[in-house]
Amino acid sequence: MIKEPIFVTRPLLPDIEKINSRMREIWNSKWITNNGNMHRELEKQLRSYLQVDNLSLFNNGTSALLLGIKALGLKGEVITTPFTFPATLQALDWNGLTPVFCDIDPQSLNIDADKIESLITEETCAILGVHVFGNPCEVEKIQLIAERYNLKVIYDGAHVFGTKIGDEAIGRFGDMTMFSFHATKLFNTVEGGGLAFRGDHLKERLDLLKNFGIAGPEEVLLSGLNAKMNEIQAAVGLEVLKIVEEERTRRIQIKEVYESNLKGINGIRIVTDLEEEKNSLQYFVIAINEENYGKSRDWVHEELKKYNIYTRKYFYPLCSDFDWYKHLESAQACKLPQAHKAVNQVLAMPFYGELEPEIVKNICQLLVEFQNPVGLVI
Ligand code: T4K
Repeated sequence: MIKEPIFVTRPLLPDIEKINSRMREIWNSKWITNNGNMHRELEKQLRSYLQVDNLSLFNNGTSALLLGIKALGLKGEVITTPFTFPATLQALDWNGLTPVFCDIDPQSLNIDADKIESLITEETCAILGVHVFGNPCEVEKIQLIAERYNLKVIYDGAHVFGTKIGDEAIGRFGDMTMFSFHATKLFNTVEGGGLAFRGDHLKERLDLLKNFGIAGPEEVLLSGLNAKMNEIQAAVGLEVLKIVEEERTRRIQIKEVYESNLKGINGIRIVTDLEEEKNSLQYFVIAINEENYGKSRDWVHEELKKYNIYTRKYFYPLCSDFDWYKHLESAQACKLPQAHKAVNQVLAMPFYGELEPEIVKNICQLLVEFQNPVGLVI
């Protein structure tokens, strides 16, 4: 029996002494938020790590996306995916924009670029794609559609810290890309987010939007929010960034253990199967086809709990099934067959650097034995 509960992830935590020393520096400076030194330093380092021209930091990924969309001044409809975390859609809601749900590609689980064009109307102002679990969207196709119809392209890149498409950093595609630095992400600032964007002109607007629209002691230029990253978050980020590459190396090894032990199990597909150097290594996700595997995803999810293993059914329920979207024509289940299939098959497995390879082997063995029960003892 696995003694301690095994969660889907654990936060990447630097040596506490490193954090203590950063905290002393912040305490001595008495500057704890509002564009402090650590914030400026982290923004600079992340701009370089993510290989983007412009980057703005936020208190979380959701506010980065929400205010990024606000900065674009959009009105009307936005074509997006139902298979995502609620935050993607909520960023549209808070901007008064109407989502138009587009079905997903069954392999990548991202918005199906071939189905976007038929959803465009006079009201469409943007396409909001999500690079789900680190698999990149079809950025070239999406860009061509956007140019043809004069639409903005926004990416929710909460899962793609450090991903590349070919040799190009993922944050360089579209008009903007949001990154989440939540505790559960490969790179974290406890809570936090970043927005990479095209065009220097947006920088000033974003700086205003995340600081109540305040331009100076006696000047408020627009209606914003408080969405600033503070010095403590930034300090954690500066230390976590130093250990991200080591974490990636450990995760590559864990990914390999999963891959070699899951190979050949009929009915299990690895969703996050990109080569290591293109992969954000943030999640290890499988899809269980009940017909071929013999057991449903929900059955596996529940059964693993008996062995102290806590997987997650991301992103169940589908966003198109939220009560407040049910009236939308594009939210009807018959229009989103692939999304409805995926949401019942996908399972995020435990995946983090400290996870012991032996435990991963045990989890895989369970998946083998669930299919062919022979008296399980772990
Ligand atoms: N867009 C997409 C596509 C996203 O996936 C997300 C966030 C966003 C936008 C929004 O970005 P942020 O505003 O969050 O920056 C988690 C995260 O809270 C959320 O950030 C993330 N996506 C989502 C996929 O996962 P939950 O509800 O699963 O979190 P929770 O608390 O159940 O944590 C999962 C496991 O992690 C726990 O079982 C144990 C472990 N854990 C968690 C925390 C918080 C720890 O060991 N320590 C911890 O401190 O949402």
